[in-house]
Amino acid sequence: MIWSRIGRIADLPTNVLPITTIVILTGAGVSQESGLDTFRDRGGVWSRVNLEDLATPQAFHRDPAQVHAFYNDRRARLQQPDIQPNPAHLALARLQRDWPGEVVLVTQNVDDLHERAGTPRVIHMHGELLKARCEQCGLILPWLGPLSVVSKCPACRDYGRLRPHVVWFGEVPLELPRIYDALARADLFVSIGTSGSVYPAAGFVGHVRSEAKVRCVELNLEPQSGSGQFDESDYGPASLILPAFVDRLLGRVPPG
Ligand code: BV8
Repeated sequence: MIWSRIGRIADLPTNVLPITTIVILTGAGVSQESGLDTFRDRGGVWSRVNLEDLATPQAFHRDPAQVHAFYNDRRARLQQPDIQPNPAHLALARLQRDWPGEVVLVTQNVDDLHERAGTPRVIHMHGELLKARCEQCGLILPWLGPLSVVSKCPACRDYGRLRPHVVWFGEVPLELPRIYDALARADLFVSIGTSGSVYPAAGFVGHVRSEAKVRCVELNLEPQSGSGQFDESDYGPASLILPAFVDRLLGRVPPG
């Protein structure tokens, strides 16, 4: 019976509660060791370019070619052979596979590294870099090559209406009802590799904290401005601390 196996998180420094549903939120820090830039760290994407010029609907309508070039570069980079899932992605895939209860993985990332690591169900609340969306007919389709102002939608056959299938600032994130439904069921909320700068994702921990039974854990390279909202934190590179965290959750830490 699931409940008997789930029981308690062994060896975590926490007054453990019976855990059945785990909700995980990942950010750019999970993909950093795979070679993808984060956004707000030193040298991050938004320190080199202005998000207002590249990651808003206004920017796209003002200068679509510039926005296409920005996302074309990132789309091409993601598909280079040196960009591979790292042990953090693999650990989350293992958790979703081996955890006897429910694991809901929500990511702010637009890369496909969780999927490539074997995670079967990923909620991309900020969209996906390897997909395009037609502003004319709404079609969402895989798109691996460059997009341009003359790209043609295969469905409505309109030119120049295809955009990256990502959520820009000022746009409503995807799958919010599904995410908040999972947060309402959560017994454990784990935030991994995110600065907690972007809403509504940054508000998830505050949202679940009102539910006394939910344990909130932060895994990051270093403390963040919102770290005080978590019941426990673990700091270090995600590729190191996440596999160990998953081992503890799965009770695989050898006795003694
Ligand atoms: C919304 C896709 C309404 C595109 C992204 C004015 C006008 C309109 C809205 C707003 C406004 N002012 C504020 C807002 C809200 C706004 C917002 O929050 N702005 C911020 C800047 C204040 N939010 C929105 O606009 C959102 N929409 O509000 O709609 C609404 C909402 C709800 C319901 C109805 C209506 C839409 C936001 C989505 C924007 N799109 N991405 C693209 O990728 O180009 S967000 C962007 O930030 C990235 O996707 C990124 O993933 C995301 C979050 O950042 P992080 O993942 O945390 O990355 P960051 O670099 O910040 O941090 C990296 C972390 O990793 C650090 O903590 C670091 O320590 C750690 N780390 C690094 N290395 C490692 C590591 N950890 C472990 N191991 C390592 N090795």
